[in-house]
Amino acid sequence: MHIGITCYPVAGGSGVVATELGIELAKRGHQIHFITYSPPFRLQRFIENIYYHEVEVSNYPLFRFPPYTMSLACRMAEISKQWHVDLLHVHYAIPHATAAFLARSILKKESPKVVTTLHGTDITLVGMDKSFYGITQFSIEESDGITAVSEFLKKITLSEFNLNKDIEMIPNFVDTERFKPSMDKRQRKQFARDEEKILMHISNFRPVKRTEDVIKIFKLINEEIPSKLILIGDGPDLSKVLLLSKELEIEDRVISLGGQDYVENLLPLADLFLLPSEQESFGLVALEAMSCGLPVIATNVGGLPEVVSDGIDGYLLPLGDVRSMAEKGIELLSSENRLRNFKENCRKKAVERFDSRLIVPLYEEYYEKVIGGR
Ligand code: GMT
Repeated sequence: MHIGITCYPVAGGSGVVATELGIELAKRGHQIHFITYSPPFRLQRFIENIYYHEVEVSNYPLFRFPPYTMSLACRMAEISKQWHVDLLHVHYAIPHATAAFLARSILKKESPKVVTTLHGTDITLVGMDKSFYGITQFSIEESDGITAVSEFLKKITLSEFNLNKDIEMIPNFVDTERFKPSMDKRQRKQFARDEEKILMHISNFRPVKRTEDVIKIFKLINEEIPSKLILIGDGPDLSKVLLLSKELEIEDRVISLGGQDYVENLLPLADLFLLPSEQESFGLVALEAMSCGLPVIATNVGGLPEVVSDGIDGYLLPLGDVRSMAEKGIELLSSENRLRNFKENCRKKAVERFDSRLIVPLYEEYYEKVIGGR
């Protein structure tokens, strides 16, 4: 198949899923065309069957707001025609599904099919903002196929948007050969002493991630079990978080590494992953951590219970309950046996339920179904 993929190319779950999916599909012989405003951040090497087409936006002085959606639609139409694209797969409804609708309208009969994958904030935050509601609903419904990354997201989309189309649930996936536990602990010494544990958090440090809770949980754990906290990623709340670690006098135990391209090399160094988000439609980073053998302490919200099993491979606790999250962290880290069991359960679940080799074929089957319905 010739498949056009559009996503937000910057660090973030939906961009990661779109890019990893493109890479996997290319490996399986499909021709993949990324149509984005910059190269997707996890696509940093040449890969056979993958093409990148940049979307440029005109900056004519009259335009107070550059019309990105229109430039994207034109580029989608142009690439679809030139490369005989069978299907445009857009990740994140706004504005990508809208641009795909416009591209199809430009191409008329020669147009590719459109599949929209909903990731979460496009529905929970953006789509339900009144000003975006109508266009989100319209664009989703105009797609030939709609997928959502969790049952939770499928359910709220169907109820909030009153759609008269079905949504296929295809969960996120992980390459368990790349994201795997490591026996080589030498690099660990760079961050912590042998007797210390390492806790990790990775995100884009937006308010929805409640990164200050990460610091609060860590402080309580560190009081009982000497540990280090590694923060990966960058975003609007990072400076607040670092300031809080200073106020709580744990700044010497918090290591901020900023944005990192190869988190699969860092995750296996840690013992525990913290994800106290206000909302997660899935929590891809939790799955990547679990694939590296890290139990996850997270909030009991959104699609996280579809990824983390409470008391088996992590713990799910009420939003904002940093004390209970810390208590569970201490419980886990103070028993080597329990920690080992949880680690094994994490890895097992990632391999048996969420490996890319199991999930990517579901997208292929879905594409065929959508194209077959021409
Ligand atoms: O919240 C993020 O990290 C970014 C956001 C995105 O769209 O890029 O992530 C959403 O999509 C991810 C991939 O499907 C999911 O794993 C995240 O749970 C989801 N984020 C939220 O729902 C807050």
